[in-house]
Amino acid sequence: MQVGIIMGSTSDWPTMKHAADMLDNFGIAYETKVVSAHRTPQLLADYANSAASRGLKVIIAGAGGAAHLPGMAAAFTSLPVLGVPVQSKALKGIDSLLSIVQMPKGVAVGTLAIGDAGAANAGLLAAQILATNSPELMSKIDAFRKAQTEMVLSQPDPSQV
Ligand code: RP5
Repeated sequence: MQVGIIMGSTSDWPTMKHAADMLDNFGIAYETKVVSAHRTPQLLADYANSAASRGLKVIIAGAGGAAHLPGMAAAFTSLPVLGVPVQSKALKGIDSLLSIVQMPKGVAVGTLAIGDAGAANAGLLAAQILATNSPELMSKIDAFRKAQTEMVLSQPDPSQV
């Protein structure tokens, strides 16, 4: 496994699945696990502490509300941690975003957008990080971006549809 996708609850999976789908697009091996910073703190410590020695290269961590998971994971490992703010019911994910993005200096979390787009881009960014060591993967990412550009350029004038 190259990427660990962790999330605070099974309720985060519909969001975090977009990260997994993106990694699938590029043929990147990943594992998924529910690891809660506040419900299973020891599991979080064990998971993040062992991540590098188990061969993981990047961790994607998604959580909602008071979203400690990405920051705490980053506290236990020097692997890059990408944080996905899951959209909460009460505050629409603003709480999750601010919890994840405002890391104090010295421990970094790369924070993505709230919700599905953020999760997909976390998968994409993980792929781009891994591609710095893999010309084959970099070619796949270049092709993905080219296809995206061509799709936009081939769209009709919206005022004529
Ligand atoms: C967080 O609390 C999880 O990441 C989830 O986004 C949120 C709600 O969890 P559940 O009550 O649905 O388990 O820890």
